[in-house]
Amino acid sequence: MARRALITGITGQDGSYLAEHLLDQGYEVWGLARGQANPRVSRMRKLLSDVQVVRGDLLDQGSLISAVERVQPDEVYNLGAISFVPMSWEQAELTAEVTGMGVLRMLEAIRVCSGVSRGAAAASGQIRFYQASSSEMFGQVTETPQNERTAFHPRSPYGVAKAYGHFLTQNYRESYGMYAVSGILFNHESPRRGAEFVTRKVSLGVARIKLGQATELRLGNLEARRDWGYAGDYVKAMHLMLQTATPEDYVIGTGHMKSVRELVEAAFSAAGLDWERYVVTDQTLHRPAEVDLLCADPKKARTQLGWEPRVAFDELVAMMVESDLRLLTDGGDPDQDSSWP
Ligand code: NAP
Ligand code: F7E
Repeated sequence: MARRALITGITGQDGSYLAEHLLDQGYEVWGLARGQANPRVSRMRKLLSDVQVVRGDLLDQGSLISAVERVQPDEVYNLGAISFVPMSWEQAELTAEVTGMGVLRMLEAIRVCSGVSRGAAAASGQIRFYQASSSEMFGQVTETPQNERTAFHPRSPYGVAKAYGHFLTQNYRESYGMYAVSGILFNHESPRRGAEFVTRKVSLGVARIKLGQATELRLGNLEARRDWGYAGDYVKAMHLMLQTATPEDYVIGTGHMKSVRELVEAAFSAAGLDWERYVVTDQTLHRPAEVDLLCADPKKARTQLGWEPRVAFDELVAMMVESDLRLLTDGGDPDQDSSWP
């Protein structure tokens, strides 16, 4: 019988790539989707017609228990979150509820449905749980590069909520013997990235300028540095983490850092444009507390999971710019939820 996976956050960037990867691996894939008329669910259904949908919301404990009871998954991937860092200052409580408490609700749903109690030994055949932890937990970094033992100093309500989910996942593993792991993923991008994140904002901005639809691109802090990889590579690591004999946490990233300025240079040059003629910096786009730099040490994932990123930074940027040029040339509207390259 096919193994069954339940993915929260199925309408997001990672949900789509993970679903495709698991379908390729022969899984029966279920996606948890919220809302009664969510346009992102229709978009997802078009792209991923083999994914079955179960309704539920990370804010609603009962809905998660019902979803787990109905799907009877072998693996649960908790990717659902409010994931845009600036929004976490504007809606801090909601971020805590969805991105933080949502992890508790999902773990409880699994615990209750599997009849697991305190001090129980890890049972074979139990539901395996993956939590989407984030490099934002490192925040103001205490060392570079960051590994699985690096201390956390989150700099946003989002980072704080992710740290709660991270420690809770560890705690359920230790308290209940559950197979629960966190992947500490560094920034990963793709043509399906939300338009609010800097890489996609830049690739769309370049495409609009190239096609004469815009004359400038407004950005915030150009000096921030990130370790950017390709989402299609990173979802493979999520799956590998749930296949090991013992549940452990892993850092996933490329080990290379670039600044936003370097990202901008690469993206404009991919379209044959000089970025300095178009980019305008805007103080209002700076964050109340910035994460200045993040760079992964992915050695554990390489040696224990055999995982390696395949797509390099320049290739990723070119892929995103080309995709947005195609999307806009074909009359697609990236602000409409129906378009998804
Ligand atoms: P994304 O594109 O923003 O997707 C977020 C998903 O969460 C959407 O499917 C959204 O569904 C869902 N969601 C929001 N509120 C929900 C709720 N109340 N109940 C259930 N689902 C809800 O994020 P992503 O880039 O794919 O990232 C996936 C996960 O990895 C997130 O947890 C993110 O925080 C984490 N992460 C991402 C990165 C990265 O660089 N991409 C790095 C580290 C960690 P709707 O369509 O209904 O809004
Ligand atoms: O910002 C700077 C900004 O919003 C990256 C999420 O997936 O990765 C993501 O979080 C950097 C920051 O991603 C603009 O100040 C400059 O330093 O693309 P971002 P993020 O905040 O790093 C982590 C790992 C996650 O877990 C999150 O869910 O770019 N920046 N100018 C800008 N950023 C944005 N968005 N827009 C600008 O105009």
